[in-house]
Amino acid sequence: MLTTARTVLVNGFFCNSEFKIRYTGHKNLVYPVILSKVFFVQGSYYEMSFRSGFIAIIGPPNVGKSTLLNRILGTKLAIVSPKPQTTRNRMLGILHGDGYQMVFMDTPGIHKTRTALHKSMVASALAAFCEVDILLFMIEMNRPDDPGISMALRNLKGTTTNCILVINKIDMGRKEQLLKIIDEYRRLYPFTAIVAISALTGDGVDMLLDELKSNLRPGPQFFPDNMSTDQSESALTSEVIREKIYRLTRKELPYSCAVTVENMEEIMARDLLSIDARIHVETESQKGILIGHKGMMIKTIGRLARQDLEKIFGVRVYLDLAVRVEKNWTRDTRALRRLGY
Ligand SMILES: Nc1nc2c(ncn2[C@@H]2O[C@H](COP(=O)(O)OP(=O)(O)OP(=O)(O)O)[C@@H](O)[C@H]2O)c(=O)[nH]1
Ligand SMILES: [Mg+2]
Repeated sequence: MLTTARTVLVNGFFCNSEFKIRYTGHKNLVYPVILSKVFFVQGSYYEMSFRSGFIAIIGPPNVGKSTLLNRILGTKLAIVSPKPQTTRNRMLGILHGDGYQMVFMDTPGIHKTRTALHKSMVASALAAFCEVDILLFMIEMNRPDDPGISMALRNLKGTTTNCILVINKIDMGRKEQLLKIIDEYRRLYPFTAIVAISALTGDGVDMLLDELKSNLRPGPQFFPDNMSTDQSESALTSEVIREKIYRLTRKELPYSCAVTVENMEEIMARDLLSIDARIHVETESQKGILIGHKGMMIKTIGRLARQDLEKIFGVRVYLDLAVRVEKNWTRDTRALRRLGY
């Protein structure tokens, strides 16, 4: 459920601001989740030596934004695929350090839009530009001229937020090429710093974290120690299923799929988490492909997703997947809202 409130209690601090908060119901847990930036904190007692900040990872599709989020948190939170436009919604990942807290925001790739779905994805990424304290502008070493970059740079020029350029996938390129890109980008925008990394191997990521630490300002601990994301269990579940669809299906099909979780129930007596999920596609023929010959495709998606979910939740999972046709949902704003976009 989404609602707004002026005052909420976040980890013992009263924060006064325009919040959007979401309640997640699994295991009777109810916690407020901040979706927009906290502007000031009233009556809080945080030590001035504590440092914190919101950091958005932005850039064109497929450059490795979600891979970096997972690498920084040391766990697989965001889904990753070799296909562009994998991430559709923003997601927070929280890094708890000694005397600091970094709240990372993974965002959808910035690209030329075609459908209502893509417009909503890009709008949510662009909105992050002025909602955070630091921007990580990520590009890929072998594609320094992706069309999404000029679009992102145009929007960057309209903000005053500190921005670090992150050149990713250095494991795939040559040093001379890297120096050329650094030189070119230095002239394009006054980046606070330029850091070259490989989110896949972890090369350079510690250096990036050091740079971020030195840019954090005194601030409160926004989230409790045991909280690593703002995503509900059902949102994480739909994403895991969607990742398997991206991995196993081809052409337009992954882009025409949305996943909703209809029911999630812990069956204590059997130490089992029972999940009913629905995959929405745009046409009958897509439904046929997704189910596959003798149901093989949907069974494989279900098996791989169940294995991941068991690791995430630490419990046996029973996953029931159904496929439903929701005609042209990617072009219909009301359907988008119903499906969580
Ligand atoms: N070789 C190499 N591959 C990487 C690196 N980082 C990410 N990748 C791969 O790049 C592909 C895209 O990674 P994602 O993390 O999904 O990219 P993204 O920017 O989040 O993509 P969207 O969500 O579509 O915007 C995946 O196949 C990753 O394994 C890297 O440092 N080196
Ligand atoms: Mg992503």
